[in-house]
Amino acid sequence: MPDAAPFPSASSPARRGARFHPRRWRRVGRTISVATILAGPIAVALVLASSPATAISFTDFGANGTGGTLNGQGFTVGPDAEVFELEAILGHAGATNGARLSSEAVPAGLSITFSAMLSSDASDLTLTYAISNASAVAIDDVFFVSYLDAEIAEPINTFFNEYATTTGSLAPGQHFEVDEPGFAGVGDVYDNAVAGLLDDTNALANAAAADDVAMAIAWRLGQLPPGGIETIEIMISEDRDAIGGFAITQADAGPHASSTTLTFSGRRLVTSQPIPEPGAALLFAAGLLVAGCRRARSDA
Ligand SMILES: [Ca+2]
Ligand SMILES: [Ca+2]
Ligand SMILES: [Ca+2]
Ligand SMILES: [Ca+2]
Repeated sequence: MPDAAPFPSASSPARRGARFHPRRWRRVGRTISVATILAGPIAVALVLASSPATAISFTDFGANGTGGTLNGQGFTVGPDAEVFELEAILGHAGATNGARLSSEAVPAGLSITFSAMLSSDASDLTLTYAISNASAVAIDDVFFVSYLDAEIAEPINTFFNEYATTTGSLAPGQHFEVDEPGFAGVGDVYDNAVAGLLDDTNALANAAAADDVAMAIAWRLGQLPPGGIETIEIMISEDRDAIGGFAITQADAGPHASSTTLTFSGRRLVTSQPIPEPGAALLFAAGLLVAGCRRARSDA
């Protein structure tokens, strides 16, 4: 059942249309065929035979830090997890939804820079999003959401036999949600992510509730003054490492479950002060100069 939420639901035709993807609709009926069950052990044997490296690997991200096969990127985690969709959503007061940065322009007045860094053992990937107010006026209620829909061992056991667990506690202004992405008209995490209104619930919290796991973590950043910068770091880990005080770990369930897990976490770095106005900076420099001259005189 879709969660009660103060915004358009995933069952709205336009929204469901927006989430159409041919591969996702093959799941209708949710039956796993005998062929799939037989394919499990065979695929496991093939995976073991080829003994792939355990690591995170990826091709180039989008300029604003989006990726996954839906966005034309190759992005794998561990031996058998693959990212279907990595979206970054940036919004502010005055717009109903945030901009999906895979396909939509950064909201007017804001700018973003993105970088990705892999740990030396390739087990942890840190994605850094620096959001700044490039305009001359304050921008209210800025929010940023990182949305991740990955699949574990999909060729062996599908993408809808998965669940997620959370650890730790949310930071002030931080929110999260785990749910089915909306392709099946069941979950609302994608719509909530786009609206910047994650509801801090996990609808797929154990193997009995397994489905297509999608995870989102958001920060409501408040007002961003002119020149202000907010930096959000996201970590995707194959060995349960995390940053910040809260993490979500996605796992596989059922008879042919993979042992691969994917841990999603993030933190808001210390808020930068706005860059001083040129006038103020000049005054400050002049003050230093005067102080320096006085010091030189008194030393003489
Ligand atoms: Ca690690
Ligand atoms: Ca799976
Ligand atoms: Ca939900
Ligand atoms: Ca998924």
